[in-house]
Amino acid sequence: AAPSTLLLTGAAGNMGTLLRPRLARDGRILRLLDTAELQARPGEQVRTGSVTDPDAVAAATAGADAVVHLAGISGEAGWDDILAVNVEGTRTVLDAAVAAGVRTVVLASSNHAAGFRTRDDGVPLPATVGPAPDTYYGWSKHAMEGLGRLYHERFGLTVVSARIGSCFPRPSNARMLATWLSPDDAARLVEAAVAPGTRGHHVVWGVSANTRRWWSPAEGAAIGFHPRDDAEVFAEELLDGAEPDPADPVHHRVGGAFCDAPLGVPM
Ligand code: 15L
Repeated sequence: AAPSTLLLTGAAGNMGTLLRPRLARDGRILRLLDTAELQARPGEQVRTGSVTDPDAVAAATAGADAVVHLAGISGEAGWDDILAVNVEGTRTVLDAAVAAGVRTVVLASSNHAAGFRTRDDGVPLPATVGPAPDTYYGWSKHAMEGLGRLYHERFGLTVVSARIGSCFPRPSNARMLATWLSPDDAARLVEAAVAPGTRGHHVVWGVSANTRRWWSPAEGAAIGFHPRDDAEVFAEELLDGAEPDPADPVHHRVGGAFCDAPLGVPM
């Protein structure tokens, strides 16, 4: 059956805020975990705590059918923080998922796990392309994917790591015309990942059906993720007549400007 209790970690963050109303369903409980306090809406349960606190995570995970792990530092930061929140936090969530008998864990990975991959590595670029992190942050996202694979192999957990592009209400620059993941498509991705028919271990790109997309839709389609939105509707206002040059490093590399951001310096 479709999961009736879905735990969202990092529910107060950017993606949690966008996904919350879109994942609400009759017969489903959305359990929200965050360090920030949240107000429960109908069909929701709120738990206040950090993914760095194993007891809080275990309590929040008990009775959940699926976990959508969004909690984490979402850009470059100092090494110790990245390690504690993104890496150890993910291990804590995966341990709790196994202990609670959860079927599926969706991990919010990022394009920055493969940020130094370029158009020369393939167009469309497979989601299975090897890691090439562009920051400590991107490295932590690849480490998360690796943990997901480990817990899948060891414990049979279904794990979907989504290498998310740019998930915002609207694209806000020329790069995002290719990398945008619309909030509605983000919800479609989560629904596909937690659907009963999705089992095993998957790494997929989290990106909309953008005209300028160059990251492969195939791995997502294999789990039933069929994005519908296209950032191209925003092209005119974002480009203002100036077509981007695909050879420009910002458009040539998966990770765009992250590839040039100083390591360990919070964004
Ligand atoms: C990410 O991983 C960040 O969390 C997000 O804020 C955006 O910067 C995004 O990547 C992107 O590449 O646009």
